[in-house]
Amino acid sequence: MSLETPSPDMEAPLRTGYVTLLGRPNAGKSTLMNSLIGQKLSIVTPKAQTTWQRVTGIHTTDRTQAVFLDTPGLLVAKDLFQRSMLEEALEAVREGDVIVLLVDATDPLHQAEKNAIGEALSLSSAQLIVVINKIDEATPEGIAAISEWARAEFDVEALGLSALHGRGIAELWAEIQAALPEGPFLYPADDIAAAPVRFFVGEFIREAIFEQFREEVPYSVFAVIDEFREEQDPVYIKADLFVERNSQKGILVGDRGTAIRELGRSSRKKIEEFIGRRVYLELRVKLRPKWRRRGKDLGRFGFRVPVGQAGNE
Ligand SMILES: Nc1nc2c(ncn2[C@@H]2O[C@H](COP(=O)(O)OP(=O)(O)O)[C@@H](O)[C@H]2O)c(=O)[nH]1
Ligand SMILES: [Mg+2]
Repeated sequence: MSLETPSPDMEAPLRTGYVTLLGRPNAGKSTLMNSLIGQKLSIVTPKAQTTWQRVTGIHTTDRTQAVFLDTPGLLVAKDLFQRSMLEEALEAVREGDVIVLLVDATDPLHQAEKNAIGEALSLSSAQLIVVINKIDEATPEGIAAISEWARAEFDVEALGLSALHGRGIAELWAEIQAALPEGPFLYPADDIAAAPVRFFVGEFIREAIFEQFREEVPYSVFAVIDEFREEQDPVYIKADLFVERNSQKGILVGDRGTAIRELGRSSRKKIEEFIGRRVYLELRVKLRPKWRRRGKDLGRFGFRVPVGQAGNE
């Protein structure tokens, strides 16, 4: 009888875990997640605070599965709605096996933001990767300043990249792979998302709203998918758009319904691209006064409401 020696070409262990994307609103977290996954899952707009809830995207390569948590940005929360977004981001920090902190190289961090980052990271003992994003538009001085900060504050070498142009993504993926703990995959290898399709449908409608309307309107509308009938062709989708004020209802509907028809067209295109099928989309605008400030409404819409504030106005 001979002793079994492990064969040298034995497969590497599986690595699996949660990768939390953290950073201020507009740093490029959603763009980065889409770029890593290779599909548009998380909505992206030039406006700050478009990611309201966690978006989970899954990327699986040969031996590694990363479950990305794209979070709302770290911000100084001024109201219940913003506190809910902050809570969502902090919860993801607690859950992450790896934290990818994105810093926008074109827009220096203020001291208050550095403090907020420090506080958030104190919740976690996960491995930290610091990414300097938007190097395509940054100055060498801007990049150097962040590198020095990352070295001094966290003792890490920051990685420069452009989420938008896909530069540095492979290097980041290599770092993430090395940092993930060993363990079996959590999802089937061909899954890219953990949320139901209707969540993404709501998100694409919100993205279309951000693109079409100005000022505060996009921040006051939440899309809830009321019906989703896949067995029909085209797929039948009915969505309710909840607004805070009557004036916003008027803006969304527009003169003789022109605005809402345009919104229907652009939303439908995004949804069809995502699900790869023809869609019939029906939009209804509904008034829900102050939903952003009411814990009950936020909870019903699936937001993470800070503890003890569910019934607050
Ligand atoms: N120039 C440049 N713009 C970027 C890059 N990554 C993201 N952006 C832009 O920054 C804005 C905010 O991006 P988004 O992903 O929504 O940021 P998030 O709020 O952190 O999720 C969008 O207009 C993106 O196109 C990048 O690498 N370079
Ligand atoms: Mg985002």
